[in-house]
Amino acid sequence: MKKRIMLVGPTQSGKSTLTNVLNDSTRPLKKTQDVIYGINTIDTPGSYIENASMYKYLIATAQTASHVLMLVDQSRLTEVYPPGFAKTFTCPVIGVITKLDLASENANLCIQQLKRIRIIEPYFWISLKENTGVEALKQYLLGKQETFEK
Ligand SMILES: Nc1nc2c(ncn2[C@@H]2O[C@H](COP(=O)(O)OP(=O)(O)O)[C@@H](O)[C@H]2O)c(=O)[nH]1
Ligand SMILES: [Mg+2]
Repeated sequence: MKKRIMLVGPTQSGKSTLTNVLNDSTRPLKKTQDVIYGINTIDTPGSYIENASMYKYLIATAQTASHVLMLVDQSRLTEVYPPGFAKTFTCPVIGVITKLDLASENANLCIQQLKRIRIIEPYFWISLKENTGVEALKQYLLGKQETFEK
């Protein structure tokens, strides 16, 4: 079975927008209440990381994932991840800071948050508005293994 990249992050942090980029798709965005499987991706609802009682769904869904991307929104610093959460997953966990085009004063706080989650560097900084950093993330994921559909 082909493994997919799972995206985790609070509501509005840019999961679905990044999902479309990773799938080279322009499917319109819907607020997602359920896990959505794309060609290369698994998009998870924000509620799963916002409620400790839902973590089990993230952990179960990650069983079939190649990587877990944990998103931190630079424009809205909500601390939703429990400390050390990255250690819950057996596949590689990658830290992604989204909305690089907004609130640059929060950059250091985003790094501290990813460190508290115990995600190992390098972290990826992206703006899907200005289309920066996305290619580097794709290349990193591609370089790790044959994740993307040709
Ligand atoms: N300024 C800015 N807005 C973004 C960026 N990425 C996503 N957004 C916007 O943030 C909002 C939430 O994005 P969405 O992908 O639906 O978040 P999700 O709830 O995590 O799936 C949408 O209005 C997006 O257009 C970004 O890099 N910069
Ligand atoms: Mg979404």
